[in-house]
Amino acid sequence: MIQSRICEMLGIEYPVFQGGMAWIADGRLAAAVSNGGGLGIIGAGNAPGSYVREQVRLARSLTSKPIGVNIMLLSPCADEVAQVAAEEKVEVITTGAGNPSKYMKLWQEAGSKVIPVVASVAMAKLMTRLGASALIAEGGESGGHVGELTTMVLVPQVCDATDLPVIAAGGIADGRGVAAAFMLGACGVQMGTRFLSAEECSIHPVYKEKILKATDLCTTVTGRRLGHPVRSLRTPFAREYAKAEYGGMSDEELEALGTGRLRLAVQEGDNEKGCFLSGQIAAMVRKVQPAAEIVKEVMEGAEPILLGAPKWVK
Ligand code: TUI
Repeated sequence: MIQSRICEMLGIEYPVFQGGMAWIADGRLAAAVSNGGGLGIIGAGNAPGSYVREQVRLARSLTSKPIGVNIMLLSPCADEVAQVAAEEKVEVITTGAGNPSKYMKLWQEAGSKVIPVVASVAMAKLMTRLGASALIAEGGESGGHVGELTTMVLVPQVCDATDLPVIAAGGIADGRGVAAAFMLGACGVQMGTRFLSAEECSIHPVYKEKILKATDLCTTVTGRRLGHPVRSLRTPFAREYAKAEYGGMSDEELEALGTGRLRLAVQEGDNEKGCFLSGQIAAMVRKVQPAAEIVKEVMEGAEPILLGAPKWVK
Protein backbone atom coordinates (compact mmCIF):
# COMPACT_ATOMS: atom_id res chain seq x y z
CA MET A 1 0.00 0.00 0.00
CA ILE A 2 1.11 3.56 -0.73
CA GLN A 3 2.96 5.08 2.19
CA SER A 4 4.46 8.54 2.26
CA ARG A 5 6.39 11.01 4.39
CA ILE A 6 3.21 12.12 6.11
CA CYS A 7 2.36 8.57 7.27
CA GLU A 8 5.74 8.27 8.88
CA MET A 9 5.57 11.73 10.45
CA LEU A 10 2.14 11.21 12.02
CA GLY A 11 2.12 7.45 12.61
CA ILE A 12 -0.89 6.85 10.36
CA GLU A 13 -1.44 3.98 7.92
CA TYR A 14 -2.92 5.88 4.96
CA PRO A 15 -2.08 9.44 3.80
CA VAL A 16 -5.74 10.51 4.00
CA PHE A 17 -6.99 13.39 6.17
CA GLN A 18 -10.68 14.00 6.82
CA GLY A 19 -11.38 17.73 6.54
CA GLY A 20 -12.25 19.47 9.81
CA MET A 21 -15.69 20.58 8.66
CA ALA A 22 -17.50 23.11 10.88
CA TRP A 23 -20.64 21.72 12.60
CA ILE A 24 -20.02 18.36 10.89
CA ALA A 25 -16.67 16.83 11.80
CA ASP A 26 -17.27 15.74 15.39
CA GLY A 27 -15.40 13.32 17.64
CA ARG A 28 -17.36 10.35 16.33
CA LEU A 29 -16.47 10.94 12.66
CA ALA A 30 -12.85 11.81 13.47
CA ALA A 31 -12.40 8.63 15.54
CA ALA A 32 -13.90 6.50 12.76
CA VAL A 33 -11.47 7.93 10.19
CA SER A 34 -8.48 7.52 12.52
CA ASN A 35 -9.54 3.95 13.32
CA GLY A 36 -9.64 3.38 9.57
CA GLY A 37 -5.98 4.34 9.30
CA GLY A 38 -6.42 7.94 8.11
CA LEU A 39 -6.32 11.13 10.18
CA GLY A 40 -9.66 12.18 11.66
CA ILE A 41 -9.96 15.90 12.36
CA ILE A 42 -12.53 17.57 14.63
CA GLY A 43 -13.86 20.83 13.20
CA ALA A 44 -14.08 23.64 15.74
CA GLY A 45 -15.96 25.98 13.39
CA ASN A 46 -17.51 28.77 15.48
CA ALA A 47 -18.01 26.53 18.53
CA PRO A 48 -16.68 27.42 22.01
CA GLY A 49 -13.71 25.72 23.67
CA SER A 50 -15.95 23.55 25.85
CA TYR A 51 -17.47 21.88 22.75
CA VAL A 52 -14.06 21.18 21.27
CA ARG A 53 -12.75 19.72 24.52
CA GLU A 54 -15.80 17.46 24.76
CA GLN A 55 -15.37 16.23 21.18
CA VAL A 56 -11.64 15.59 21.63
CA ARG A 57 -12.41 13.51 24.72
CA LEU A 58 -15.16 11.66 22.88
CA ALA A 59 -12.73 10.85 20.05
CA ARG A 60 -10.09 9.74 22.57
CA SER A 61 -12.63 7.34 24.10
CA LEU A 62 -13.26 5.80 20.67
CA THR A 63 -9.73 5.55 19.29
CA SER A 64 -6.14 5.34 20.47
CA LYS A 65 -4.87 6.57 17.08
CA PRO A 66 -3.72 10.14 16.40
CA ILE A 67 -6.43 12.77 15.88
CA GLY A 68 -6.51 16.40 14.80
CA VAL A 69 -8.46 19.57 15.51
CA ASN A 70 -9.16 22.23 12.90
CA ILE A 71 -9.21 25.82 14.12
CA MET A 72 -11.39 28.06 11.94
CA LEU A 73 -9.58 31.37 12.26
CA LEU A 74 -12.60 33.59 11.51
CA SER A 75 -14.33 32.20 14.60
CA PRO A 76 -14.98 34.62 17.49
CA CYS A 77 -13.87 31.71 19.72
CA ALA A 78 -10.56 31.10 17.91
CA ASP A 79 -8.36 32.25 20.84
CA GLU A 80 -10.17 30.06 23.33
CA VAL A 81 -10.25 27.03 21.03
CA ALA A 82 -6.57 27.45 20.21
CA GLN A 83 -5.86 27.18 23.94
CA VAL A 84 -8.07 24.08 24.37
CA ALA A 85 -6.37 22.32 21.44
CA ALA A 86 -2.99 22.96 23.10
CA GLU A 87 -4.22 21.78 26.52
CA GLU A 88 -5.69 18.60 25.09
CA LYS A 89 -2.40 17.89 23.31
CA VAL A 90 -3.97 16.72 20.07
CA GLU A 91 -1.41 15.22 17.71
CA VAL A 92 -2.29 17.54 14.82
CA ILE A 93 -3.71 21.05 14.61
CA THR A 94 -4.90 22.24 11.22
CA THR A 95 -6.15 25.75 10.54
CA GLY A 96 -8.46 27.31 7.97
CA ALA A 97 -9.68 30.62 6.61
CA GLY A 98 -6.76 32.77 7.73
CA ASN A 99 -3.28 33.24 9.09
CA PRO A 100 -2.46 31.22 12.26
CA SER A 101 0.94 32.87 12.96
CA LYS A 102 0.04 34.10 16.43
CA TYR A 103 -0.79 30.59 17.67
CA MET A 104 2.10 28.63 16.18
CA LYS A 105 4.42 28.84 19.19
CA LEU A 106 1.69 27.84 21.66
CA TRP A 107 0.85 24.74 19.63
CA GLN A 108 4.43 23.75 18.97
CA GLU A 109 5.23 24.01 22.69
CA ALA A 110 2.27 21.72 23.41
CA GLY A 111 3.89 19.15 21.13
CA SER A 112 1.25 19.30 18.38
CA LYS A 113 2.15 19.15 14.72
CA VAL A 114 0.79 22.28 13.04
CA ILE A 115 -0.53 21.75 9.52
CA PRO A 116 -2.16 24.94 8.19
CA VAL A 117 -4.40 25.14 5.14
CA VAL A 118 -2.81 27.51 2.65
CA ALA A 119 -4.45 28.94 -0.44
CA SER A 120 -1.42 30.83 -1.79
CA VAL A 121 2.34 30.49 -2.26
CA ALA A 122 2.99 33.46 0.04
CA MET A 123 1.14 31.79 2.90
CA ALA A 124 2.95 28.50 2.19
CA LYS A 125 6.32 30.27 2.52
CA LEU A 126 5.31 32.09 5.71
CA MET A 127 4.05 28.90 7.37
CA THR A 128 7.22 27.06 6.37
CA ARG A 129 9.31 29.80 7.98
CA LEU A 130 7.25 29.67 11.20
CA GLY A 131 7.83 25.95 11.67
CA ALA A 132 4.72 24.23 10.33
CA SER A 133 5.14 20.44 10.11
CA ALA A 134 3.34 20.12 6.76
CA LEU A 135 0.92 22.14 4.64
CA ILE A 136 -2.53 21.48 3.24
CA ALA A 137 -2.88 23.12 -0.19
CA GLU A 138 -6.61 23.53 -0.73
CA GLY A 139 -8.00 24.50 -4.12
CA GLY A 140 -11.29 26.30 -4.71
CA GLU A 141 -13.08 23.11 -5.82
CA SER A 142 -13.54 22.42 -2.11
CA GLY A 143 -16.65 23.10 -0.10
CA GLY A 144 -16.92 25.90 2.42
CA HIS A 145 -14.51 28.83 2.50
CA VAL A 146 -12.56 28.89 -0.76
CA GLY A 147 -9.44 30.58 -2.08
CA GLU A 148 -8.87 31.82 -5.64
CA LEU A 149 -6.74 29.04 -7.10
CA THR A 150 -7.70 25.55 -8.21
CA THR A 151 -6.07 22.43 -6.78
CA MET A 152 -4.32 21.74 -10.11
CA VAL A 153 -2.68 25.18 -10.05
CA LEU A 154 -2.05 25.57 -6.31
CA VAL A 155 -0.55 22.20 -5.35
CA PRO A 156 2.52 22.15 -7.64
CA GLN A 157 3.32 25.77 -6.83
CA VAL A 158 3.11 25.11 -3.08
CA CYS A 159 5.29 21.99 -3.54
CA ASP A 160 7.88 24.14 -5.33
CA ALA A 161 7.81 26.74 -2.55
CA THR A 162 8.44 24.40 0.40
CA ASP A 163 10.35 21.30 1.45
CA LEU A 164 7.55 20.33 3.84
CA PRO A 165 5.14 17.49 3.03
CA VAL A 166 2.13 18.87 1.13
CA ILE A 167 -1.39 17.48 1.43
CA ALA A 168 -3.68 18.25 -1.51
CA ALA A 169 -7.31 19.18 -0.89
CA GLY A 170 -10.24 20.31 -3.02
CA GLY A 171 -11.92 18.17 -5.66
CA ILE A 172 -10.56 14.81 -4.50
CA ALA A 173 -12.98 11.95 -3.85
CA ASP A 174 -11.54 8.77 -5.33
CA GLY A 175 -8.35 6.93 -6.26
CA ARG A 176 -7.90 8.91 -9.45
CA GLY A 177 -7.88 12.16 -7.49
CA VAL A 178 -5.36 10.74 -5.02
CA ALA A 179 -3.11 9.55 -7.86
CA ALA A 180 -3.34 12.97 -9.54
CA ALA A 181 -2.46 14.70 -6.26
CA PHE A 182 0.67 12.57 -5.95
CA MET A 183 1.60 13.45 -9.54
CA LEU A 184 1.37 17.14 -8.62
CA GLY A 185 3.90 16.58 -5.84
CA ALA A 186 1.60 16.03 -2.87
CA CYS A 187 2.24 13.18 -0.44
CA GLY A 188 -1.31 12.89 0.84
CA VAL A 189 -4.86 14.15 0.46
CA GLN A 190 -7.57 15.74 2.54
CA MET A 191 -11.21 15.04 1.70
CA GLY A 192 -14.29 16.66 3.19
CA THR A 193 -17.24 16.13 0.87
CA ARG A 194 -16.53 12.40 0.41
CA PHE A 195 -16.84 11.91 4.18
CA LEU A 196 -20.29 13.56 4.29
CA SER A 197 -21.66 10.18 3.23
CA ALA A 198 -19.82 8.24 5.94
CA GLU A 199 -22.06 6.18 8.22
CA GLU A 200 -20.43 7.87 11.21
CA CYS A 201 -21.10 11.37 9.84
CA SER A 202 -24.00 12.69 11.93
CA ILE A 203 -25.43 15.31 9.53
CA HIS A 204 -29.20 15.45 8.96
CA PRO A 205 -30.44 12.74 6.53
CA VAL A 206 -31.66 15.49 4.18
CA TYR A 207 -28.07 16.81 3.87
CA LYS A 208 -26.74 13.32 3.10
CA GLU A 209 -29.46 12.74 0.53
CA LYS A 210 -28.70 16.05 -1.20
CA ILE A 211 -25.02 15.08 -1.53
CA LEU A 212 -25.90 11.61 -2.84
CA LYS A 213 -28.21 13.15 -5.46
CA ALA A 214 -25.91 16.02 -6.47
CA THR A 215 -24.83 16.47 -10.08
CA ASP A 216 -21.75 18.07 -11.60
CA LEU A 217 -23.03 21.67 -11.65
CA CYS A 218 -24.75 21.51 -8.27
CA THR A 219 -22.51 23.90 -6.32
CA THR A 220 -22.04 27.64 -6.41
CA VAL A 221 -19.90 30.26 -4.64
CA THR A 222 -21.49 33.10 -2.68
CA GLY A 223 -20.08 35.64 -0.24
CA ARG A 224 -17.37 37.20 -2.43
CA ARG A 225 -18.65 40.72 -1.67
CA LEU A 226 -17.97 40.33 2.07
CA GLY A 227 -14.55 38.82 1.44
CA HIS A 228 -15.27 35.26 2.48
CA PRO A 229 -16.44 33.27 -0.50
CA VAL A 230 -18.15 30.00 0.40
CA ARG A 231 -19.01 27.04 -1.85
CA SER A 232 -22.32 25.33 -1.19
CA LEU A 233 -25.09 23.44 -2.97
CA ARG A 234 -27.39 25.54 -5.18
CA THR A 235 -30.44 25.76 -2.94
CA PRO A 236 -33.18 28.33 -2.40
CA PHE A 237 -30.95 29.97 0.26
CA ALA A 238 -27.92 30.16 -2.06
CA ARG A 239 -30.09 31.77 -4.74
CA GLU A 240 -31.60 34.25 -2.28
CA TYR A 241 -28.15 35.17 -0.96
CA ALA A 242 -26.68 35.61 -4.45
CA LYS A 243 -29.56 37.91 -5.38
CA ALA A 244 -29.08 39.96 -2.21
CA GLU A 245 -25.32 40.12 -2.77
CA TYR A 246 -25.73 41.83 -6.11
CA GLY A 247 -28.75 43.86 -5.02
CA GLY A 248 -28.92 46.88 -2.72
CA MET A 249 -28.45 45.18 0.64
CA SER A 250 -25.95 46.66 3.11
CA ASP A 251 -22.97 44.61 4.30
CA GLU A 252 -24.53 44.28 7.76
CA GLU A 253 -27.84 43.01 6.36
CA LEU A 254 -25.99 40.58 4.10
CA GLU A 255 -23.92 39.27 7.02
CA ALA A 256 -27.12 38.76 9.03
CA LEU A 257 -28.74 36.94 6.11
CA GLY A 258 -25.99 34.29 6.20
CA THR A 259 -25.79 33.80 9.95
CA GLY A 260 -26.80 30.41 11.36
CA ARG A 261 -27.51 28.85 7.96
CA LEU A 262 -24.96 26.02 8.20
CA ARG A 263 -26.53 24.88 11.47
CA LEU A 264 -29.95 24.86 9.79
CA ALA A 265 -28.54 22.55 7.10
CA VAL A 266 -26.57 20.21 9.37
CA GLN A 267 -29.03 19.88 12.26
CA GLU A 268 -32.46 20.63 10.78
CA GLY A 269 -31.93 19.57 7.17
CA ASP A 270 -33.75 22.80 6.22
CA ASN A 271 -33.95 22.64 2.45
CA GLU A 272 -35.20 26.23 2.10
CA LYS A 273 -33.14 28.19 4.62
CA GLY A 274 -30.07 26.00 5.17
CA CYS A 275 -26.61 26.48 3.64
CA PHE A 276 -25.38 23.04 2.54
CA LEU A 277 -21.61 23.39 2.17
CA SER A 278 -20.25 21.03 -0.45
CA GLY A 279 -17.29 20.64 -2.78
CA GLN A 280 -17.63 20.39 -6.56
CA ILE A 281 -16.94 16.66 -6.30
CA ALA A 282 -20.31 15.90 -4.62
CA ALA A 283 -21.59 14.20 -7.78
CA MET A 284 -18.97 11.49 -7.26
CA VAL A 285 -20.23 10.65 -3.77
CA ARG A 286 -22.72 7.90 -4.45
CA LYS A 287 -23.16 5.73 -1.38
CA VAL A 288 -23.28 5.68 2.38
CA GLN A 289 -20.48 3.54 3.80
CA PRO A 290 -18.26 3.33 6.88
CA ALA A 291 -15.53 6.00 7.06
CA ALA A 292 -12.84 3.33 7.26
CA GLU A 293 -14.10 1.82 4.01
CA ILE A 294 -13.85 5.24 2.30
CA VAL A 295 -10.22 5.65 3.39
CA LYS A 296 -9.31 2.16 2.17
CA GLU A 297 -11.28 2.43 -1.07
CA VAL A 298 -9.66 5.66 -2.26
CA MET A 299 -6.16 4.40 -1.48
CA GLU A 300 -6.81 1.02 -3.10
CA GLY A 301 -8.08 2.91 -6.12
CA ALA A 302 -4.96 5.06 -6.32
CA GLU A 303 -2.42 2.27 -6.07
CA PRO A 304 -2.93 0.51 -9.42
CA ILE A 305 -3.07 3.87 -11.20
CA LEU A 306 0.23 5.01 -9.72
CA LEU A 307 1.94 1.64 -10.13
CA GLY A 308 0.64 1.30 -13.71
CA ALA A 309 1.46 4.86 -14.77
CA PRO A 310 3.50 3.92 -17.91
CA LYS A 311 0.39 2.26 -19.34
CA TRP A 312 -1.37 5.64 -19.66
CA VAL A 313 1.47 7.17 -21.69
CA LYS A 314 1.08 6.04 -25.30
O1 TUI B 1 -11.55 27.04 6.06
C1 TUI B 1 -11.87 26.33 5.14
N1 TUI B 1 -13.16 26.01 4.87
C2 TUI B 1 -14.23 26.46 5.60
S1 TUI B 1 -14.20 27.49 6.94
C3 TUI B 1 -15.86 27.47 7.05
S2 TUI B 1 -16.76 28.34 8.26
C4 TUI B 1 -17.01 29.86 7.50
N2 TUI B 1 -18.23 30.33 7.57
C5 TUI B 1 -18.51 31.52 7.02
C6 TUI B 1 -17.54 32.27 6.39
C7 TUI B 1 -16.30 31.79 6.27
C8 TUI B 1 -16.02 30.56 6.84
C9 TUI B 1 -16.38 26.68 6.09
N3 TUI B 1 -15.45 26.13 5.31
N4 TUI B 1 -10.94 25.82 4.30
C10 TUI B 1 -9.56 26.10 4.46
C11 TUI B 1 -9.17 27.29 3.70
N5 TUI B 1 -8.38 28.22 4.16
N6 TUI B 1 -9.51 27.60 2.44
C12 TUI B 1 -8.90 28.76 2.12
C13 TUI B 1 -8.18 29.14 3.22
C14 TUI B 1 -7.34 30.27 3.43
C15 TUI B 1 -7.64 31.49 2.88
C16 TUI B 1 -6.82 32.60 3.13
C17 TUI B 1 -6.21 30.14 4.24
C18 TUI B 1 -5.40 31.23 4.49
C19 TUI B 1 -5.72 32.43 3.93
O2 TUI B 1 -4.90 33.47 4.22
C20 TUI B 1 -5.40 34.76 4.10
C21 TUI B 1 -4.52 35.69 4.85
O3 TUI B 1 -4.80 35.91 6.04
O4 TUI B 1 -3.55 36.15 4.26
